[in-house]
Amino acid sequence: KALQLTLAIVKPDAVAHPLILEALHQKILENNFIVIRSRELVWKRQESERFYAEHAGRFFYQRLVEYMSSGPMQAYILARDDAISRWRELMGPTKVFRARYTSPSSMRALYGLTDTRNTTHGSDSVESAHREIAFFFPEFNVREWMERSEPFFRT
Ligand code: YYY
Ligand code: MG
Repeated sequence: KALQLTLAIVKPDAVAHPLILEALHQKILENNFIVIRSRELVWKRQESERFYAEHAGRFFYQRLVEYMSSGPMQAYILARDDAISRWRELMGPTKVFRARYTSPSSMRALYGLTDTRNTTHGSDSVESAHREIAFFFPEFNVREWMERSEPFFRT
């Protein structure tokens, strides 16, 4: 499987609890992800709206936008082979109750509180990973990073 980058977010509730944040960091490392970039930030409501624009009009949009601008979060560029789907697998399903039934050891099952406060975000395709990486790390050049780093990740 090819080396990929994905954009991960630890959402405000999880950042607010040091032990949960630590457990998530441990998951990242245990699962052979390499942290390429990491930053802490707080979204203005407008940034939250823009990031989740694809969900505008859905019944949960307002509460999602509000929640995601309710406190500090942590964003990461993560690298490994097949990073996008491997990270989503670790997150578990969007809905916390479904996560608890189908993937009890996933991050959302363990630490999620509601379908909105569901611990983590992960890009869902190569296109969204590129778009989301640019959103959080505008100075990061994915193509250049790949060209320089990919040879060192070959096994
Ligand atoms: O990609 P993922 O985060 O697993 O789910 P999406 O369907 O893209 O929804 C994005 C985001 O919206 C989700 O992480 C929480 C919120 N949300 C919600 O609050 N209530 C729902 N019923 C569905 C999604
Ligand atoms: Mg999504």
